[in-house]
Amino acid sequence: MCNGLQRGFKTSPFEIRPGAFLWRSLLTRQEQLALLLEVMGRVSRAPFFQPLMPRTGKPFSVEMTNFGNLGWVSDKGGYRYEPRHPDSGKIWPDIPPFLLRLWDELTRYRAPPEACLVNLYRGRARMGLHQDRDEAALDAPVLSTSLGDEAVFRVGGFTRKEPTSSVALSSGDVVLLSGPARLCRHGIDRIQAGSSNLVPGGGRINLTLRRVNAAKNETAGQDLTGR
Ligand code: MD3
Ligand code: FE
Repeated sequence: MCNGLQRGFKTSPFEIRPGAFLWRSLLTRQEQLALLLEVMGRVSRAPFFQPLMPRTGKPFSVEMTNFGNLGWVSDKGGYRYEPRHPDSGKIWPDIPPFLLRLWDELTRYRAPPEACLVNLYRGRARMGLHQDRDEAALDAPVLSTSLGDEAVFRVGGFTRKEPTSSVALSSGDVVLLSGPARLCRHGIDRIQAGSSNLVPGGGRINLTLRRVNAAKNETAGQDLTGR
């Protein structure tokens, strides 16, 4: 009767900035381990690949893979969503059902996520400040779950001029980016290696759920005028 999601509503989230909510330790250690098993099984079918920067072709320090109908990829040709793994050409594995439930419970968005980007941070991997705007569905929130080593997450404003603040993200933490926070600049400064023993071989795995294509508006879809 009492699952992790219901507990999440009992612990109220911390609002990092308007629209950006952090639930610390939303997932129990048991849920983190169960989710990690779901992730690793899928990673064996869709191994981590090394994305490359558009134009320069410089490799990212973060390794990536995806689950869901669409996956985020980056190479010399640019950033985009693709239905297939760039190395194997196979379609991506499905999104773990636990994460689909988390999306429903926390976002209350009218459509399911289409993409689950899986980022693997090992050693000195980091992600510079950027905005996520490769999605047509900018009204939809983004939901991010952290597993493994602690990270220093930095959030700024809509423009480069606004100040940034940083917050630690630990294993089992969940962040919801909605409304005014959806287009905030953000990144990962560094990982505290060895701060968690969850991920075999060490490191941090971040799972980000996104809606890519605009969802049909269910009430507008009830259009009886043409009948
Ligand atoms: C704030 N990933 O994959 S997740 C990314 O921890 C990305 O791997 C980081 O930024 C990571 O694009 C941060 C938290 C996150 C995700 C999406 C956001 C924060 C966001 C979108 C808008 C604002
Ligand atoms: Fe991002």
